[in-house]
Amino acid sequence: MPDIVTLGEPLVQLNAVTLGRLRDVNYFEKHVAGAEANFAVAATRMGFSTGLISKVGDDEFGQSIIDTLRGRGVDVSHIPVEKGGFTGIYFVQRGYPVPGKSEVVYYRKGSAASHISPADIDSAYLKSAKLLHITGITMALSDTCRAACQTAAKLAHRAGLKVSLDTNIRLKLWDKAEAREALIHLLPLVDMVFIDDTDSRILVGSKGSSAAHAIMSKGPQVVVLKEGSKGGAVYTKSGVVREGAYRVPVVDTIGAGDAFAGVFSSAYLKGWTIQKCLKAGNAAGALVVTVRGDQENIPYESDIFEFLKEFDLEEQKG
Ligand code: KDG
Repeated sequence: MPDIVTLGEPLVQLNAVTLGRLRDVNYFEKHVAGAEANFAVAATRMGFSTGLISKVGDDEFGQSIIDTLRGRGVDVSHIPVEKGGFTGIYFVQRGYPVPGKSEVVYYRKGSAASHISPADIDSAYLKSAKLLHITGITMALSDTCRAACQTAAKLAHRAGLKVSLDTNIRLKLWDKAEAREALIHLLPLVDMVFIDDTDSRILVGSKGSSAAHAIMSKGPQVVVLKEGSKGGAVYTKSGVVREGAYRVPVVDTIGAGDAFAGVFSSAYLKGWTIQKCLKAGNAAGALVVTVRGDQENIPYESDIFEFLKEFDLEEQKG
């Protein structure tokens, strides 16, 4: 039984090999991605056993996801193939209209994973874990997916697991009011929240410290403000810890937040100081943006130390 369980839709990612608008791109590179799958791979590389609860379609891409995640050490026993169903995919457009930024285009509506429901939550599998991780993406996929997240969070909370939530509000999947309503009601069941300024404005109408405190007042004890290329800030009842991001060449920004959250949560479970968790998460995010694909460059724990040795030395040198 895994230490860390997550719930969501793994996707096949078709990443533009060249920069610019998708209409002008001729070559795409295939990767396995999806926020929760990325999180699971990150936690696996930090030494935890992990499992993903999902569904894939009865197709080549579904099989590719199962083979890849299994190869990366994630337990796939709770990812059935849905007969007649299809696997969601998405394209990544890089460097247009904002150089250095990536955008996603989904083909996932009605996918096998959007049929996840509370009946797919195996309570014995979940209850033996230490952490459940959910995201706003799964909450947005369908009513049954939302109900599955709520069921899992309730079960986990009652069983004394830590519950982490990455708000990951995707306005291509739902609107602001719906997102706010669904996520705010989940907060009393959540211990740790990962959120950026855009999402916190939607969720609690503010950003920074006032957003962190508004979120903590609803239940979570740890709020991690993801500030992208600026790094992050972690709020707990003992105060705030900040760390800047590491400067690296950016190839594709997609997936950095998931690696950050997976490494941060794993480090937190290991009892590392908040500052060390934040540095480790930032290191993972930095490595992920240097390549195409979300999972390939997620670091192993020992590589994080090597990264930090090098980069913290550079910081001290100024
Ligand atoms: O965070 C990275 C994810 O956005 C990407 O892999 C696709 O899961 C995805 C989503 O739904 O946006």
